[in-house]
Parts: sequence; structure tokens; C-alpha cells
Amino acid sequence: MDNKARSLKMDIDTVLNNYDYDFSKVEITSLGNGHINNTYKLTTPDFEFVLQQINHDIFPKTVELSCNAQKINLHLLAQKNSGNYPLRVPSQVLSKTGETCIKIGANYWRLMEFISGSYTLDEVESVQQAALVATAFAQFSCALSDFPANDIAVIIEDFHDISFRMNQLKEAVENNHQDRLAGCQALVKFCFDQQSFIEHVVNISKKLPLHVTHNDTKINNLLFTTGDKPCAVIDLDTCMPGLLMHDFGDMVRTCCSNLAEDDTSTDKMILKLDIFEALIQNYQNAFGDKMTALEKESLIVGAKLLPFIIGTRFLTDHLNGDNYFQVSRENHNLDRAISQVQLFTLVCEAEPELVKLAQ
Ligand code: ADP
Ligand code: GN1
Ligand code: MG
Repeated sequence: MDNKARSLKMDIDTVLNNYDYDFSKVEITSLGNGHINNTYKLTTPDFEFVLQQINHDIFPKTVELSCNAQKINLHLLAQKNSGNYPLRVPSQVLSKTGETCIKIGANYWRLMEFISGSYTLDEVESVQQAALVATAFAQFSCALSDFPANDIAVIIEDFHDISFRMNQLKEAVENNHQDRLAGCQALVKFCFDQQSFIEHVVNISKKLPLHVTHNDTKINNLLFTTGDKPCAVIDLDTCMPGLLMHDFGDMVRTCCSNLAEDDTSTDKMILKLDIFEALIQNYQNAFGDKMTALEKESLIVGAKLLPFIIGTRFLTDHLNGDNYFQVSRENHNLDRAISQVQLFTLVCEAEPELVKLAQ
């Protein structure tokens, strides 16, 4: 064990002392490939848990975040008990003193139920699977449709506000702290040239109703079980009042490209239209008449917006020196930005086709 691993093990042991379970024999492995938190699987002879160190630089409202998750879980469980929510609701384990998250030194941790036998996917492999994914995320939002939005804290202000994100990009360009602007000037210009799209997003957003949305509906925030069936929506960190088009758009972003978010062979990127059709048809069906006509129309705006907004966020982080998203290679955020902007371009080009597939 190197020093880093030893220090992590000591931290985890201290964290686990706060819970009423026997962790004397525990195996710890890393979980998933999220860009923000550090997540571990804990296996004891009797139990499996998820332990997560919440990134408090990105989530300064750390306690509110786990309290939000607790309220949402309780609401979903009530819906499940009334037969209105078919998915599992992984619970947060309360500490000995009844807390949903605990602070050790400067860091915040929480323990959660591990859904046994579950796994995540980074790619949708079939039209049938896409249909199940869309239905699962729609069921999640439908079950939260009567959740009082004012009861949850806004964890990250302006999270999917395109004007705010463009301002952040502008600031990063003006500061050019890392001297990286010359290497991405064309991409920056492309983003600022999308003004008419941005105005369209701003206008339609004002007219859409607020829901409690997930705001990070990438495919690996859905747990699957035997037979590749979705069994639980996870990663509730960004559940906040938002727009359905955001959740739909992030699903499209991560399901409809043939390439991973950070793949550099962008010239080979293809938009999977059959997967898009399955997503939009099943998302709309699962909502039924709970979705307004304008919300239906906005779904394609969301499909363009999410690759664009996340592309600009990756680009901003690249210019700022990779302070936000975890990176594992040089120019990782730039690669992600190039790929997401390419996806945005493909979605825009396919728009007339997408409109037909949505009918
Ligand atoms: P991040 O915010 O870093 O994306 P997530 O909450 O998505 O963290 O968790 C990271 C990974 O841990 C997931 O992709 C999944 O593989 C696994 N995971 C999280 N929660 C559970 C759970 N309740 N049961 C099983 N696996 C889980
Ligand atoms: C981050 O935590 P994770 O990896 O699920 C980010 C999302 C981005 C996503 C891009 C709080 O999600 O907004 O869409 O990376 N989460 C936060 O992969 O910023
Ligand atoms: Mg995640």
C-alpha cells in the first residue's frame, strides 16, 4: 500500500466508526467514472455499501445536498408504496447520530445502500434498451411531479443557464490564466458564434414549467440489473428545479453518440437516429398528458443544448486549468469539449429528421 492509499484507508476507517455496522473486515474498491466525487464500494462478509466523498469545492452546500437526496428518496419511496414508481430507491445510511452525511477534517462523506448485482453502462446498445432508459428517467421525473420544489435547496445556482455558462467562458477567455487560448481559439469562436441558438434557448426556457429534475441524466447515472434492465436512478446531487428538456437532452447526449464523451476520433462520430427515436417516443409516452405541447417541442432544443452547454463547460475548465472536472490526461477537457461541440453540430444538422422522429 503506498502512502496515498494508506491515508485514504485511515480516513475511511474514521468515517466508518460513525456508522453502526461491523466494518472490521471490509474490502474497498473504487466505483464508477464520475467526474466530481470519489466513490467506493465497501464489501463486508454481511453487507455491501457505497461510500462517497462529496467534492465540497464543487458542492459547498454539501449538507443540503444530502438532505435534498433524503427528501427525494422519501418521496420516491412513498410513490413506490402507492404503486406509482417501479424503480428501486437506494437509501442513504444514517450515521449513529442520525446524519445523512458526516464531516471528517475538511471532507464530507456519506454511506449509501449498494444495489446488489447492479452495474452501470456507458453506452446504449440497442433500441430496446434506449426505450427502457427513457422510460426509467421519465418515471423518475413523473414520480417527482408533485414534489414541492421549494422544499429542496438549489445546490448549484444557474446550473443549466446557458447565459451564465457563456459568461463563465467569456471570463475564462479574458483571463487566459493557463495560456491555453491559442490552442482552442477556433472552438471558442464557434461557441460565441451560436448567439441565435442561445437566444432561442433563453426565450423558450422562460415559457416552460419548472419541475424537480435530475439535471445529470447521463447514462451512467442509471443502475441496471440482470437482462440490462434499469433498476434505479442514482447521483441525485444536482436534483433541483429545472426543465424537462435538460434531462432529456443529457440522455440524448450520452446515448445517441457512437463515441464516448472524451473520444478524440470526432470525425467518426455518428448520431444514432434509431436510438433517438426510441428515447423521444418513450420519454413522451411515459409522461402522457403530463407534458405540455411546448415541453414536447422543447425536447429537441434540449437535445442540442446539453452537448453545447457541457461542451462550453469543458472548454471553460480547460482554459481555467482543469479545476472542476477530474482529468486523467493532458488536454482531457479540451478533448471532451471538441467531442461535445461536434455532437452539438451533428444534432443541429439532423434537426429536420429529429422533428419527424418525434411525431
Ligand atoms: P459521481 O457523482 O461521481 O458521478 P455517482 O453517484 O454517480 O458519483 O456514483 C459513481 C458510481 O458508483 C456509479 O456510476 C455507479 O457505478 C456506482 N454507484 C453509485 N451508487 C450506487 C448504488 N446505490 N448501488 C450500486 N452502485 C452505485
Ligand atoms: C459531471 O458527477 P458526474 O460525473 O455524474 C457534472 C455534470 C456533467 C458531467 C459530464 C455537478 O457529472 O453536470 O454533465 O460531469 N456534474 C456536475 O460528464 O457538474
Ligand atoms: Mg454519476
